[in-house]
Amino acid sequence: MNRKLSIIGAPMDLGQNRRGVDMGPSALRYAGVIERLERLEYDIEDLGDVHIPRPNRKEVQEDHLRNLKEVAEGNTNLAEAVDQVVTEGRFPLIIGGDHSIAIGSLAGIAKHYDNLGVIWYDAHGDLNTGDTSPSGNIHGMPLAVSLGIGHERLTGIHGYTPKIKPENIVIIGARSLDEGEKQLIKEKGIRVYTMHEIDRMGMPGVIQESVEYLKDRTDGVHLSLDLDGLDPNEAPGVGTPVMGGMSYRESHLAMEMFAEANFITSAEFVEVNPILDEKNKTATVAVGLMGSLFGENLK
Ligand code: B3U
Ligand code: MN
Ligand code: MN
Repeated sequence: MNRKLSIIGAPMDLGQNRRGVDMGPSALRYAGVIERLERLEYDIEDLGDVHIPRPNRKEVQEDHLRNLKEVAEGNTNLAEAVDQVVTEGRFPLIIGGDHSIAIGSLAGIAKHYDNLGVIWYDAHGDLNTGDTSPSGNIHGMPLAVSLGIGHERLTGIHGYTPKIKPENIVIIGARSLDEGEKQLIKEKGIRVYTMHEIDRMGMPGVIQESVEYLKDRTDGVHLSLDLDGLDPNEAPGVGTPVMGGMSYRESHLAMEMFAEANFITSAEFVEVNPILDEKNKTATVAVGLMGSLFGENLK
């Protein structure tokens, strides 16, 4: 694991319509992310938050894409910050913010790799476009955008597209996929472990297979962890909770197995909404998971 870490906050709440997720970076800092990782003897710098513009009005705009202009602008800023960190040879740890920030994260990271792998730990597929989305919320679209599918104001961020290839993606924990997303998964042959597979194979089997699958074909792996991948009983502070999620223990095991595999090269933790949370529980869970990802329990 890269011992030099740069934390970048992305206080974005315009990719969806519930207020408060822009306070995610503060909640995660308050829950002790810096101290937790410093204890593991990483060289850590906190770069603060990138600028996210304020919207004029929060309503579905052009092409069924809520706050398109502001989301694109914020992600352009994020892409530049992340690119700089990777250029300096440091590990970017991005803290959100809603999941639309994965557009900027991946834009900044992927140009440094020929075959960037992506682990999408989430209740959702985030593979919608303005045409297939039931909501018009861009946080349900970042994976499609990164594949080059969607509005060019988003796919073209940081001057190139696509950012990633479908065969380099693994989705883990899906249990709420829209029709258009299911079609895209089939069409592109994207590897998905739904809750059904997790229940059948067990988390160790799913993670082991995912690691083996990605290790051969990628030269770097980005972990994009949406806290709503976890069960809402254990991570209640999220905007779109879905019952029957991955447990706290399964999630720690997953992070520990990623740490053991020693192949994650960038990460983001998103969708922590302190306003919907119970005493910062979800941020605290997220920081614990970061501890495991960065090797707290490695012997
Ligand atoms: N698939 C739905 C719901 C959703 C996606 N991501 C989140 N919720 N967090 C949509 O609106 O695209
Ligand atoms: Mn998501
Ligand atoms: Mn989600």
